[in-house]
Amino acid sequence: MTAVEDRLVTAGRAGRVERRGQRRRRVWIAATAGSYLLDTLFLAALAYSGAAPGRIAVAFALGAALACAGFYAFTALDWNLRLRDPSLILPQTVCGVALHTAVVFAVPGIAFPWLLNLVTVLAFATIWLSFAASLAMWAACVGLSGLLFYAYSDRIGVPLAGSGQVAIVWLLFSVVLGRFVFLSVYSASMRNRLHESRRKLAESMDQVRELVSHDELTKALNRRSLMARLEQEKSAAARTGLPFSVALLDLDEFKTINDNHGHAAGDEVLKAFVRTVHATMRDTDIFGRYGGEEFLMICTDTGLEGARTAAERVRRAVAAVDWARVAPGCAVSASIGVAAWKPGEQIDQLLGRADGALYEAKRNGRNRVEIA
Ligand code: GH3
Ligand code: MG
Ligand code: MG
Repeated sequence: MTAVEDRLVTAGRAGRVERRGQRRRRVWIAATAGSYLLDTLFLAALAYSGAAPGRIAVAFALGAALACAGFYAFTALDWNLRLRDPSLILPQTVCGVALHTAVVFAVPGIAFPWLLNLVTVLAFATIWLSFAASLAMWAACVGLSGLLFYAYSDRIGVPLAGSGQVAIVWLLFSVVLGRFVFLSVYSASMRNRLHESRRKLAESMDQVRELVSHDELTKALNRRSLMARLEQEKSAAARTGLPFSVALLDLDEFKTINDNHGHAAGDEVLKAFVRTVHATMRDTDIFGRYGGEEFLMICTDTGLEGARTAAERVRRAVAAVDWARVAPGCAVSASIGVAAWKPGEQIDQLLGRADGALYEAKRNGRNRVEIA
């Protein structure tokens, strides 16, 4: 895929995510409108029972409808996307607090349970608002209710005259509790989703790290990792004066194995070869796929003789494997060229000498170790 196509795909995905976000916001605004409609019905019922004047229900309905229509249009036109708070949580919260306190200022006789609606508004707000904004909203509610209590202390009440009003108050109280539970459950599920996506992200990061540093077929370290380790070993050796060596391993007549048994069998041989080396080498040594059917072993803290011994052990272990079990009729061996790092030497020079020794091993009949 070209870089341009890549960018188009990314942009397309971002666009889909954005459209989904906008749809979710419009659904929330519609749900809020529904919630206000329910409040209006309660106000109408209270008016019917004689606890409040009917025009309060009308005024509340008009105010709520105007606000919701405004928020909906703002979102439908995508104007909200330019804001830091595209879900318009703060303006919606301010609007909720204003509408509900306006009702109790107009009709202090229904202050309780009407003030309980502020609990719903704050529960909605605190899911998304920052701590500071939530605190500010709480302070606004505290200030407004304080003003109400002091200004109308003689008229504040609970409409409980007659069984009708008692039923309305009880129902209203139940609805407030219900909304609170719904919002709490929603925020808990949102937290869980967030937790899950974080876990998935960490998992993908691990996969990316594995892909970047390891060979996909054999799961051994890849060339990039080997080169990085070689540079590290060189710096450490230059600093400490301790030796290190490399062994370049090449499978013998591997093309013939592919030709006679198929590429898939060749792949199985490569994997089994890596397993054999891993089981044979020292824990402190480093081993990986250098390319194709060539592998590299870095023997840390090891001079030429030690590396030759280690390489010889690997060569013998490979030759001793029952390869017929991997691919019937197949026999596998490796030729190995060993070189010890010389102070001041560059990594490619070291690898060049190991390659020379490997060439010697091939020339001298394969399935053997030669040193540079
Ligand atoms: P020599 O003993 O001289 O090393 O002979 P050779 O046949 O092993 O040498 P050559 O380098 O000519 O062939 C290497 C073969 O390894 C050719 C290539 O198709 C095969 N090969 C490289 N990578 C893979 C792989 O991932 N899977 C398989 N199945 N084969 C691979
Ligand atoms: Mg080769
Ligand atoms: Mg080969």
